Amino acid sequence: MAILPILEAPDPRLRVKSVPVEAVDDDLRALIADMFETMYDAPGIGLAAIQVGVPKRVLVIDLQEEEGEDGKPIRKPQVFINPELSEPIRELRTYTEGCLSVPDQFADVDRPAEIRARWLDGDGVPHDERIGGMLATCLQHEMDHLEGILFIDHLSRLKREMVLKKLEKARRQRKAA
Ligand code: GNR
Ligand code: NI
Repeated sequence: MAILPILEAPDPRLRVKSVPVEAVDDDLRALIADMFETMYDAPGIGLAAIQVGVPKRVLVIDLQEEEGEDGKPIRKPQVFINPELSEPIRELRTYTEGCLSVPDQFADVDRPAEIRARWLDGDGVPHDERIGGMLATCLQHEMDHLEGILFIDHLSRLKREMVLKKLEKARRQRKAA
């Protein structure tokens, strides 16, 4: 297992369209294990393979919404291989999104509140479910990554350029420190 470096905007590799997974094999399972380790370490609630430089249609998500008696979040790791979305409902849900590839920047994004998703899990078993709530928001954010889309692409050009400028400035300050 390994914590992998996360690509950050404006890295052009984040704009690549990811290709379908052909086989759920040991190599893929090793990548998925590294993606979870990287996501929990960041920490984040989701990660697409392209964020660690692998242009394959694989996502990991763990919303960690519930807390145990010790107050620590309960892990509920979910793997989505070759996910497909359909039947978005018209109602939108607004959420203040962030992205590990656009660190420390947050902005409101509207997305369909509920969708239907089909995917393979980490064992290669197919699923077909209607999904709402935070999982719908996160899954759509992650699936955008598979198309080379970042959450800032949903903002106005002015807002997007402001975010990218702030990101550049934060990077400069990090280097100077
Ligand atoms: O950790 C993350 N938090 C988050 C918050 C709101 C909407 C989407 C996300 S996903 C993000 C991790 C990430 O960048 N995944 O691609
Ligand atoms: Ni992201």
